[in-house]
Amino acid sequence: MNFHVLTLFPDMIRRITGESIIGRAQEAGLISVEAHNIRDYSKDKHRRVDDTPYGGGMGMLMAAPPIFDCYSAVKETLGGKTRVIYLSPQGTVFSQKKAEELKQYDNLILLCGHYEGVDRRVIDEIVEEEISVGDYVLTGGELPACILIDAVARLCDGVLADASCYENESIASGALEYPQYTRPVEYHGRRVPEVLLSGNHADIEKWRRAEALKLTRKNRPDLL
Ligand code: 58G
Repeated sequence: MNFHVLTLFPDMIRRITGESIIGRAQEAGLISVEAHNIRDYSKDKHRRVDDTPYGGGMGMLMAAPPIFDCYSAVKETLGGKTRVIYLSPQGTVFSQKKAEELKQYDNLILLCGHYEGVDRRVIDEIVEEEISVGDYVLTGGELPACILIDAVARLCDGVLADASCYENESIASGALEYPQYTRPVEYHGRRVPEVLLSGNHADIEKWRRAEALKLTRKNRPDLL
């Protein structure tokens, strides 16, 4: 899977996705993340990429031409199945199911807006899907793009140690994860539940299912 991010802040994308598991997956050649600076495609002598909105209103918009030219330059280099996504609070809400669906593509092109957003014409022309990571407004699409990259990349072959890491994964299976514990067996007066020390795998299964259900009822009754 190759991720291509169109952004005014490429270092933000590189810094975040260069760390931890996703960073290692890139070094191993399992995935790639390329951040493309939209400003490099400005034809303005001051390298401007924003302008005032027609019809008035506050703030600035990202103009269409540099975004389209950046997209065209990237698109030209790509082979295989490609999907173009705009990260915006007006998109359909991202989910584990959507991450599974996006896994099938060879390339994802992720457009990150800034300021008050992007000239609608460039969205109409190049964007196939508008995705939101939740019902809140951010200063830019870069963090949402990194969230999407993380969620999709960890589903790609070899990125996690083994497939069982996400086989019995909560959210996907319609409930939250059961509580987990590691050493020490007693911490600040709290003991690890006795059943987990018992070695009785049937009892442990039963306990975990019950605890997962309890937690889901409390925090996310909408999932049940
Ligand atoms: C209104 C305000 C429309 C994604 C800002 C468009 C992006 C939240 C999310 C924007 C984002 C999310 C400009 C800044 C998109 C543009 C960007 N905010 N919830 N902000 O996924």
